[in-house]
Amino acid sequence: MSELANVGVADEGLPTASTVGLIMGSDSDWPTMRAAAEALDEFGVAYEVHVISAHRTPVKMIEYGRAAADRGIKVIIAGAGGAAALPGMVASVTPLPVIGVPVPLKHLDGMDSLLSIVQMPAGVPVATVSIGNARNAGLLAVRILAAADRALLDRMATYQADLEQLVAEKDATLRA
Ligand code: RP5
Repeated sequence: MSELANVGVADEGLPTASTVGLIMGSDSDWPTMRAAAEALDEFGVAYEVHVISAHRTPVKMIEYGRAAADRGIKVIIAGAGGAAALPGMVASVTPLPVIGVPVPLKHLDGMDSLLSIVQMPAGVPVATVSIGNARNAGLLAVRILAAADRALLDRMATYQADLEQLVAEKDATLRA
């Protein structure tokens, strides 16, 4: 079985209980993208996972992007590598916030993916995280949702306090 066991063909048009759409250009992106799913799991945010390719399944990509908001999705995380058109193209057909994850491939160390995703024209924003940093994409999606969800905001504040505590402990260990 593929590592991406719960991958599905996008059910465009069908309502969803998920608030985050986690999509990627290939199942080969999953080893990178699963960190976004893990972050969403940590905060109890429901998400759906789909492989949708800007170049291999362009019609499905457009259909998914157009239907996402009406289906109940609030934030889209899109990961892709190489000529990474998926985040920007999805952003062009949805009013939802889109977070792009540049997936590093064998060649060019992910610089191709980064530049493909980050260089969007004015008017069509994609919030691009650093190369391979799908965890930050998940955390950013949580923060976007938390702006209108006090309980989620409190969980994010607790997470940040834990981070601070962790650094303090490491600092103390260094000087022990
Ligand atoms: C991109 O092409 C995908 O996002 C993936 O990063 C890359 C390679 O895809 P595979 O050939 O491994 O399916 O569109």
